[in-house]
Amino acid sequence: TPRIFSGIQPSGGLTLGNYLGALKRFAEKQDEGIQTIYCLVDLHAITVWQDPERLRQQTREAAAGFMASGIDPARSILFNQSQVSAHAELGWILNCVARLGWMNRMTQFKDKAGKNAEHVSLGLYAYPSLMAADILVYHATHVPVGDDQKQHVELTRDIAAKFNHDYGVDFFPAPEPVIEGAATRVMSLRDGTKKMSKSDPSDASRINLTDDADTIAQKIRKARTDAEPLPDTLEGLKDRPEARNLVNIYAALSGMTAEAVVTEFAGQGFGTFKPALADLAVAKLSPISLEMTRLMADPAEIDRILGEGADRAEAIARPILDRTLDIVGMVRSR
Ligand code: AQP
Repeated sequence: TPRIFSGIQPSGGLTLGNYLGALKRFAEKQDEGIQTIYCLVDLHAITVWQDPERLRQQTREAAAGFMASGIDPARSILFNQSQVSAHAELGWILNCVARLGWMNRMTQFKDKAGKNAEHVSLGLYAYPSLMAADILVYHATHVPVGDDQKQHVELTRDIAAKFNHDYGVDFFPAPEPVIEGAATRVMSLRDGTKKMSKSDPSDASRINLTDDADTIAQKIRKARTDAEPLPDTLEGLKDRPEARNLVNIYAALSGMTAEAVVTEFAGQGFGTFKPALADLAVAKLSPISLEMTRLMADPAEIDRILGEGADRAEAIARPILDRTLDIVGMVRSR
């Protein structure tokens, strides 16, 4: 049976990239009648330093962001990772299955570690095998992610296959990455070659789901672009990453194809296009930020929802972890 799992790190405020690459699509999947499990991956977040009080706050805020984006905790399972210990337990077993050579090829680690790889945490390096555990502990079949996470889902497939092979079982299914839509990689507003990221030091590089209308409009107005008007075909955006990014954002927010956006604005300058994009972004994001504010007013209710989600997640994960422990040869006498 198809089952969807995906997660987001509560390592900062949610961005437009998280919304278009993940949240918006998470909500659509839930409406397709497939079981959907969505997780705030707090154990992943601490692979880089997080202030404890802020981490708790960000986890609740991210939960509010999920619900404000249309994820309904009655129809989807919504919880934070650390409340279901099966993730960490399977993560350890998969650390013993994954090979160093595989981890060395992960581009996200290289990007995040930069030149300072000696000084980052061991957890940051092992991140992809914990992510494999997140997915496999539910026997999830489909993983909706942004384009940047495709490599990690492919690694998960390799880890699942090696586990099955090493233990001579047909136990873990190979999950499929689901990457679709006009904005599978939203780029920074300051640099069209870098992805929009919640941990970018420049707040002007991203739109946060909590930004108010004026802030959104101002960030779009100041977004880096070139001086050319929009071309009449997508081909004309090939070497213009900043322009291409704004067109993609417009397409994803409006539900149009990027081609249709270019046709509509062909020959127009950014003096026309940016205000139109700002209006659209404000219209789509304001209701989300208002709803987040409303939900955040009751943190106890958010905690209750996450606890209930964790109970439902645990009921699926625990038997799969137990079976894994049996396969691996662990004595289980209680
Ligand atoms: N810019 C993006 N465009 C499209 N999708 C994106 N996602 C993230 N950024 C973009 C998708 O959001 C989901 C959650 O990602 P994450 O929070 O687990 O980690 P990340 O990919 O590392 O995201 P950030 O915002 O860049 O976080 P930090 O700064 O903490 O590393 C994933 O499905 C991802 O594809």
